[in-house]
Amino acid sequence: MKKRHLFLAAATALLAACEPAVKAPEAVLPIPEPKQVEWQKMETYAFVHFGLNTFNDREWGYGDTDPATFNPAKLDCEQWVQTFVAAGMKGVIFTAKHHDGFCLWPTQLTEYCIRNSPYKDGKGDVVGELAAACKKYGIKFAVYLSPWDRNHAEYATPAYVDYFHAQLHELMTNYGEVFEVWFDGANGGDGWYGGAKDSRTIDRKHYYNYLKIYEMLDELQPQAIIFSDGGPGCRWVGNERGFAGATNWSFLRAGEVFPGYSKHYILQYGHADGNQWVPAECDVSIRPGWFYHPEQDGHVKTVEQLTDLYYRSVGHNATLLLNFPVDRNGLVHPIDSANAVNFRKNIDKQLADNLLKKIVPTVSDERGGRFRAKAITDGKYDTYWAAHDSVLTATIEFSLPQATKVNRMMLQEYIPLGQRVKSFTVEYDKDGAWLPVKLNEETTTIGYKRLLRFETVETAKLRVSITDSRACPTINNIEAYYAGETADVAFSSRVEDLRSYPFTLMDVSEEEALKATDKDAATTCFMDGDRVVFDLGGEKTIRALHYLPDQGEPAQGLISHYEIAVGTDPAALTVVKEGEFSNIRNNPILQSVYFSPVIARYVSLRAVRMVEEGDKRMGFAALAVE
Ligand code: FUL
Repeated sequence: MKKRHLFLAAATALLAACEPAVKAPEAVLPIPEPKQVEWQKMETYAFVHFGLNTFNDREWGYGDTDPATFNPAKLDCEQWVQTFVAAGMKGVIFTAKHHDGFCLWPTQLTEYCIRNSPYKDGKGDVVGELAAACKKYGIKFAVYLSPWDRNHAEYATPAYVDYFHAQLHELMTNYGEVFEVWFDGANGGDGWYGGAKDSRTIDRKHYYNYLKIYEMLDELQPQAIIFSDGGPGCRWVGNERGFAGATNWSFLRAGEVFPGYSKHYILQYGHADGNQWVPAECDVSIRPGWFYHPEQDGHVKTVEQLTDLYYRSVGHNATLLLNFPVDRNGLVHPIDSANAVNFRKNIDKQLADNLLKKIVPTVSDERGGRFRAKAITDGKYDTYWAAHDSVLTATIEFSLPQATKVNRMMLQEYIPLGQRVKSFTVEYDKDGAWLPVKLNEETTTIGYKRLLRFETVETAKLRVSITDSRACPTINNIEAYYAGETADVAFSSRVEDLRSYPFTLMDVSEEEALKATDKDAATTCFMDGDRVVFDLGGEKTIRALHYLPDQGEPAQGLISHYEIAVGTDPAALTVVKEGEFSNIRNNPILQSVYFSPVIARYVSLRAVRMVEEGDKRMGFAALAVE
C-alpha cells in the first residue's frame, strides 16, 4: 500500500473509532433463549418412527404385540444417518418408545423392550446405535419418548409417572447430548395396560408432572429444546402436514396451550400477543403414515412436494421435522432416501446464486454505528441493519448491476432481539414504476426466516418496504434468487381455481351475487354503492380476499383503492387492510389481498376510490374469501 493510502486508511479508522458508539436497539419481549436460536438455525432435521409397529403394519400399537416380532435383518443406523446427511438434515429425533410402550433400548425398567426381541439375540440397542452413528457423521441426536404407554399396567396412576420419569432419566444419562426431547400430545385412551384392556384417561395438564421433568432436563441436558404442543422450547405447528402459516409468530400466551388445546389450528400462526417465545416445528412424514407400511411404497412425497413444504415450513419461520418410516429391513427405504436427497439438491439449486450478495441497499432510515445497510447483504448472521428507535416503517432498495430475472426472496430478522415485523411488501421496478411482485400468500411476519416465491419478474431494482413493526426493524439478511421456472409453486389466476368459503353477499339479490361466484369470468355482478359485505354464515379463520374485476371491454366498475374490514357484527367491522389495486385500469387481472389471519363471520370490501372518478357502481366478475 502506498503511503498516502496508508494514511487515509488510518484516518478513516480513527474517525470510526471517534464516532460516538451507537447503542443496539433494546430487545422486544418475548425473546428466545440462545439455545432456541441455535435450534432454529438447524432448519431441517429428521424424525424416525421405528419399532414393533413397523413389523405389524400398525400406526398405534395396542401394547400387547409380541417383542419377538421385532426382527430387522439388516438394521444399519449408519445407513440412516448417511441418508440424512446427504439430505441436509442437521439431526435426528428417534422414537425410543412410541405409544405401545415398547422400548428400543435395553432398559432395566421393563421387560417390554428390545432385550426380549430376536434382534442381535437381545443384545441390541437401537438408541445407542443411532446415537453413535450421529456422532460418527457429525449430526445431532434427540429422542421422542411417548408419555402415553398402552402396555404399562399402572398407566394413569402415580406409579406410572415415576416409571416415565425414570425412563427419561435413563435416556438422558446414557446416550450423550440430545438437542431436543419430544413429548407427544396423543395421550390416554384404550390400551392393553398389563392385560386390563380398558380405557384410561388422565389430566393432560398435570398428570405427568412436567415441572419435575423440566428440572431434570435443565440439570442433565440443559441444551435440549423441549417439544410439546405448547412448548416450552418449541411448539407443535397444529397439523401433521408439514407447514406453518405465512403469518407465524414465535410466541404463545404462557400456559394457554397444552395437549388437547381445542384451537390447535391457531398454532400454525402463533399468538401475535404471546408473552413466551415458543417457535413452531413442522412435523410431517415423507409417507402417508408415520410407521412403515409396504403398500405406501408408491406414496412417498415427491421432490416437488417436499420442496413446497420446505418453503412453507423453514420459509415460514418454523423448522421442518421430516419423518422417515424405517422399513422392515431396518433401513431407510431407497425411494424415501432418493426423494429426500434430491429434494435437498433441488433447494440448493433453486437458491444457489444470491443476486443481492454484497449489494449495499439504500435504506430510508439507518441507525448508524454497526447497524448499517451493508449488514443486510454481508452474509453474516450476527450483523444487522436497524432503524432508529422511533421508526417502525422503512424501505430497503436494491439496485442490481443489470436487469435480471428474479422469483425468490429470503429475509431474516435478527431474532435475538425479538420478532418485530408485522407486515411488509416486495416490489420491483418496471419502466420506472414500482409494482408489487405476485405472490400467493400474505407478507406479514418474517421472524428467523421468510422465503417468498413469486412470479418471475425481470428487473434491475427490488424494494422491500416494512409497513408495520412492533419496534424498530432489525434485519440481518435479505437475499434474492432466480430459481428457474419450477413446479413446486403455482400462481394461478384462473377464476376456476379460486378457493373460497361459501358466502352470501348482503343486500345483493341471489341472482346477481351468483355472477360473482359462478366461476365464470364472463358474468359480472354489478352493485351500486361503495361497499360489499360477505356473510360467511359462521366464524372462519380468513386470510385473503380475491377480486376479479369486470372483464368487459372496457372493464366497468373498477375499484382503485380499497379497505377490507372484518368482524362478527356487520355494523361494527374492524379494518384489516387498505391499499391500492395497482395498474387495474390497464390490466384488470385477479387482485388478491392477503392479511394476518383473523377469525370473523363478516368481511367487507369498501371502494375508497374508483378508477373513474364519480363511478357509483362496482363490478365483480369473481369474489372469494379464504
Ligand atoms: C402423533 C402420534 O400419535 C403419531 O403416532 C406420531 O408419533 C406423531 C408424530 O405424533 O401425535
